[in-house]
Amino acid sequence: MERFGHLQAITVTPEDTATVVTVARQKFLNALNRMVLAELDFVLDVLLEDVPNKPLIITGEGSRAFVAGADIGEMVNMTPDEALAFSRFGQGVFSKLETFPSVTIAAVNGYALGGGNELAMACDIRIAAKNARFGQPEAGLGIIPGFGGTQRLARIAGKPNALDLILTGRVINADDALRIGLVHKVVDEGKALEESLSYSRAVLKNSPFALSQAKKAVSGAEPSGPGNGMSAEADLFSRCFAHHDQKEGMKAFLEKRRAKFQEEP
Ligand code: CO8
Repeated sequence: MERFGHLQAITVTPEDTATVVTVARQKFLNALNRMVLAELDFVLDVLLEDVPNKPLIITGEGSRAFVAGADIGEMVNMTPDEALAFSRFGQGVFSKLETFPSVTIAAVNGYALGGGNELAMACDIRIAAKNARFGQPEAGLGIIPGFGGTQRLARIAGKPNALDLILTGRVINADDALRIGLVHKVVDEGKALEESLSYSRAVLKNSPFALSQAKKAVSGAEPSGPGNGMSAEADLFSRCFAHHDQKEGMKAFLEKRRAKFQEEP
């Protein structure tokens, strides 16, 4: 697609049944930096104008990762104000994806951690390859999820599962993700995109208008809307950046060593 020719971290491939949007920073396991988010934002705006009724598939380049989270190298030296802005920007892009009028599918190949799981959760449907791995490991970096994860995970998998994953930071496999309702379907390794294209074919027989209305209706039926929770999440996320443990957690990751957190919270 010509309108997307200048993009550096995202590719857009029009297929018969869907538009495939791929996060393409394979060297960094497709970690989300500001450029990825800005390009995703731009792509969503263009698709909204050009092909709002066509299903959208989000995936990651290569087989190792869907998206391994927000870019830790970019976050390590953020001030609380910068973190607040980054969180709000990411939340805005993911909300745009969540409210996209057509059906959106995350084809999850490999790691979907932190911001990666948050990206997948902003889609309507999640199809996971057997090698997919899910988790919210932020607390091990001295922060909390900041792109809607505290809100969407609780809504999708229930508060107990959300707390379990966020408090332990543990990484679960595709079958466990299916068991807690985080994904809709598990397929063989290398087949997530193919299955997502076939899923889009199945919804194409339905009225696009009805689909867009159904999405609005279902999201309105959720007991706690995204409004206040999102704002609290962004504030709390930014506060982590005023604390020792965020610098220490992120530096430790980048220096490939174990973090030494403060004993008193
Ligand atoms: N950010 C930056 N670089 C990354 C990231 C990341 N999230 N994940 C992987 N990379 C890089 C590695 O540093 C490495 O680079 P290099 O080759 O230069 O050393 C390369 O990708 C390959 O990674 P590994 O060598 O670590 O590959 P492994 O197979 O050994 O491990 C893992 C794969 C388990 C996925 C491991 O890379 C890992 O633990 N990554 C970090 C996962 C993580 O903690 N994600 C959460 C990040 S925090 C977050 O997402 C918060 C979201 C809200 C943000 C709100 C805005 C402020």
